[in-house]
Amino acid sequence: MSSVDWSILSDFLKRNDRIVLTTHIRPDGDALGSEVALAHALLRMGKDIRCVNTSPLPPRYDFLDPDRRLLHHYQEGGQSNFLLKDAQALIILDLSSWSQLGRFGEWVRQFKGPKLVIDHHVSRDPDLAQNFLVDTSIEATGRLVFEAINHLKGKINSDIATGILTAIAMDTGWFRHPNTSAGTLRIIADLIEAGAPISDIFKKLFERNTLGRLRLVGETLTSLKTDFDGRVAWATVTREALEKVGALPSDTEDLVDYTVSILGVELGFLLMELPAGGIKLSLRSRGEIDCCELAGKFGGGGHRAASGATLPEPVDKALESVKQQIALMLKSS
Ligand SMILES: [Mn+2]
Repeated sequence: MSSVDWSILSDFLKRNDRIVLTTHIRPDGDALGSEVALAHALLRMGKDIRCVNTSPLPPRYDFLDPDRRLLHHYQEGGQSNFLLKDAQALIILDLSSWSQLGRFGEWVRQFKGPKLVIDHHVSRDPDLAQNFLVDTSIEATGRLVFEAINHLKGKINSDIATGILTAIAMDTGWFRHPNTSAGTLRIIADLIEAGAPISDIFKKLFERNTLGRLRLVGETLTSLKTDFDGRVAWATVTREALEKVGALPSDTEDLVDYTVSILGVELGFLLMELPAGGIKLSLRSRGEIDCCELAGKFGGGGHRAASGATLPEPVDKALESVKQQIALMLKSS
């Protein structure tokens, strides 16, 4: 159980009916699974729910919204304007900082209604919302959504169970990371009983690679390098490499995990050139280095073992900056 006081959410829902749900830029399984699950649960409670995200739905997660009726991509002047027009309140999932909202942050800043965050990240911008239902010891926002729906006495149907299972599975690396506990697996058992097709979800997530994605894995592995006596490894994904193999930017999800799969590596990172310029830095720690602290040096954040940031400079400069910070952190540890 988390330390979250869910009566705050009950009160929030008593006062508001037309609610916008959103999640972070470049959304992952926890972001989308949590959003879809909470949307289904609140719709069943008679709420008017609109899910509007900065990023479009990555093809990998299309099974979470098979009819494409739930999730909307935020575009100024587009259909999302209509959805947002008479919104009363906003629920933000799986993020607590402005930088993670992307362009949708512009709408959130001018929105005058009540805002509530459900999240498990460490970094927090206090002016993002009035209410933070956050527990950083919890493995996935999806688990918080599970607790929330139970508190609201909502029934977990198969759509909701599928969303929450996807959320927890992806934030625990399919139940392999140290944040996987007996409690995690008890909830998964409940979700399977509620109709989440676990084997089918695995196939949807991991056995629908495009040729482009697999060739991108090849390119990424070719770019792997180590330093600091083999304690640090990194890989780079350039726009050129993406184009060459015909992969999508969302195909880079999880690629950073290869860096920490090398024997002896304590810290791994991936540098990815963003389509609009700049670099997305993804960090993973298997040792003493606190990734969240390291990401914080570049204005990012996340968790101790996994975090990220965005850097404005070209890839070679970004690499130098990151290595410099790592050298400082290794020296002081
Ligand atoms: Mn998460």
